[in-house]
Amino acid sequence: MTARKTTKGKAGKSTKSVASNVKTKQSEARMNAKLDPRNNDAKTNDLQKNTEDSGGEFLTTNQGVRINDNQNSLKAGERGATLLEDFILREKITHFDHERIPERVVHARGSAAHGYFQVYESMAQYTKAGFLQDPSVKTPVFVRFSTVAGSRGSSDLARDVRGFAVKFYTQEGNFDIVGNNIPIFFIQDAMKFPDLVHAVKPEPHNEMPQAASAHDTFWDFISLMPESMHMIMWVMSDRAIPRSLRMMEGFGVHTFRLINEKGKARFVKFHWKPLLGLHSVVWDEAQKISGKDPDFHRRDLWEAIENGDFPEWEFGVQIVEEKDEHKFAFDLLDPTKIIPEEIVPVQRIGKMTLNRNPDNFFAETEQVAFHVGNIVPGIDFTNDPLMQGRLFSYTDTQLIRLGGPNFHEIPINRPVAPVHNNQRDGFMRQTLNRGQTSYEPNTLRGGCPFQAGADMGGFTSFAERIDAQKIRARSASFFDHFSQATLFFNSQSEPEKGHIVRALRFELGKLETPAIRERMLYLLAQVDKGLANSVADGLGISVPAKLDKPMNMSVPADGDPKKFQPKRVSQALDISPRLRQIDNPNFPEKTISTRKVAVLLADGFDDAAVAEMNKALLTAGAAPKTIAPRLGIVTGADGAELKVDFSFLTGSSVLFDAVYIPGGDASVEALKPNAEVNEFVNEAYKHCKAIAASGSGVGLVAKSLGEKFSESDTTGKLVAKTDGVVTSRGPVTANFTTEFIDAIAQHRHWERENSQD
Ligand code: HDE
Repeated sequence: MTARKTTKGKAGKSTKSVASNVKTKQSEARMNAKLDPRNNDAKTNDLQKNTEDSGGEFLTTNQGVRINDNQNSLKAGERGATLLEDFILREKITHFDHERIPERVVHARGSAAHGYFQVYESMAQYTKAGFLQDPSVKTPVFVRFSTVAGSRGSSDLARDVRGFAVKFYTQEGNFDIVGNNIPIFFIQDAMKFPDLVHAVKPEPHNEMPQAASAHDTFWDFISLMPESMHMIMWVMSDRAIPRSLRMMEGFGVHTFRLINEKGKARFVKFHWKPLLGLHSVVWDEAQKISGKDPDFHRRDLWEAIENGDFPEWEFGVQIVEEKDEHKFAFDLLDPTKIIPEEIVPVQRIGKMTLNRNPDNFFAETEQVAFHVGNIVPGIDFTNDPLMQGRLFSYTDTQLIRLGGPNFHEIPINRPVAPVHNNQRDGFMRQTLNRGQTSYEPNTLRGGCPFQAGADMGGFTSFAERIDAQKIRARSASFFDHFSQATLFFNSQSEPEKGHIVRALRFELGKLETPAIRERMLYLLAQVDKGLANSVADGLGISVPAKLDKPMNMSVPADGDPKKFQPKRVSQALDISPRLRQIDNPNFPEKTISTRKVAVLLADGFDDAAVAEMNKALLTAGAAPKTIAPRLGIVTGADGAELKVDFSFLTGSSVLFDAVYIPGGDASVEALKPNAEVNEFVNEAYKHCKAIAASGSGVGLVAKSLGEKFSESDTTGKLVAKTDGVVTSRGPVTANFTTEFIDAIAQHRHWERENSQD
């Protein structure tokens, strides 16, 4: 239902007078976005059928009866008691009592957006999937990002894998890539998933800790499952604390198949490459953001889309011919392995743009139901034993979470492709299927709905040859648990290696059971001895020479543990630079687009300097924000007035990418005694962010940073000791702003960390 400006009431009275005409600028922008032809796609139109813009209507019950008093319940006399007869009160409270549905068992905390996907050129050679044929076709998508372990209300900045689930509403039905921001997984077989999740979730006796893996049960499990070591390297790396959901990669993880019109199949791995590059925060920052703004990622995604800074990812595929299946040092069906991009390059075949925020969090982000089993003709599964288990799990979980078998009818889940079948009834059925028949074959309805031949788009499964014994087992080709963990560690830049060491010191340092720490050190030594020794150093223990139990304890009751122990297989590569975030050759562009820069000032600031700097930052696509001792308006030395975006109470360095302190003697003098300014600058420095100061602002930075800052007395100009602190005593010149912009574009100045150990 769309908004009606006026409605005639029964008594003929215009309801205009009761309409709340207050429309925020934001909601107007969002209404306009809906009318924007770029968004006017099949799914947006489809959702309109169920969308209501409140305003201008009478308040009614769910039965449509107008409500006269929404303030008081019906009572026997002014002082009660309340009457059971009050159907209005009962309806309202009953609905409220039932407002919650079970949160997702995993990936409960999520944020989502609408958008579209376009292929660059026809992929007909590889797949008959309709949405991958025509570059002029925009396929609507809905994408939900999530953390895994925490509850719905937990912090966005937990150290965790991020879910990256994409629903394509194609003309041939819905296709979901239910992936993560890490290309592999902890375990190789679906059988272990509930164990893994129970281990990482808050411990069952005391429900602690929330959204954190740093506790005994998680590491106890991991220490007995060496197959998780590759994933552990990724989860302990910066990948697990992204700067923004818009700045992380996505992966389909499992090997899938593409099938072309001739029925020829090839293996494929799916990738998403963010156009803003790969960036993370540091762990200390992540923990502080969790307190200052636990919605940091959700807000960042929302604001970027509201501001028209639409996040974009290129869609990539790694294609392997069926005949090459056994050519690799690892098994393509093993979800704990990547295919290094140096061996099979990622072809970028299209682009996804997110351009519209959901209208209603519950109706869309919460009720969306992804399923790895939602595929379309031209795409098929493989026998990856983790994926095979997922094919069962997702429908099952939606049945309990969304309350019945009709969740595909919920607006956000329903395909734009027509749905006709003989499925009927069930809780909350929306469709009124007319007619006598609900079975097939039938004559009473002329055989309708009828099956589609493959030439009419009917789905046919890839006829994979299977001739096998029924057996509970794992292929020996899955037993190399360390080589790719080593490859990942070796491929990291020095700062990123340091972050992995510190993450492990943090996580293992939180354990209460010393024996688990020791087992973990032993496993880490299998990945890299230097890594294990550095972690051990921080824990104040040494790496044990041997274990009292076999390394792999994931062994069936009658299995011989010796036969289950990890084996190294020599790999084709020692280093894959595409696995690191810093200087990753896949992301050569350095941009400061959408980066937030804090401008610290007070009354009396240098008007010209701030105007120049803001202009340069805005031109480069960044978002300068003013932070002052109090909200309201600040006035420059020459009378310029600026709106204050944050006070030092509401803005904090961890919420920004960089900081600038302009001159203006009165402004600098007002900020100098402020302990929060000092903390702001020092924290930005500690987190390796770009800092700029001009005019008398330089003195303020020098005072805050103390000996971290040095002064060159030969020229009389203050210069910073380390990279990324940009200062100028004189006016704000183009050189100065360019230097600052370059410093922000580097993202972080990691060499500062060396002096912080
Ligand atoms: Fe999931 N997973 N998963 N998973 N998963 C769920 O489905 C499951 C796995 C992933 O934003 C659940 O609707 C099993 C790998 C994402 O709504 C559940 C196994 C990968 C999301 C479930 C896995 C994922 C889920 C919980 C091992 C990366 C969130 C609620 C066999 C490739 C989607 C729900 C969203 C959600 C089961 C392993 C990604 C319980 C049994 C590997 C992104 O069905």
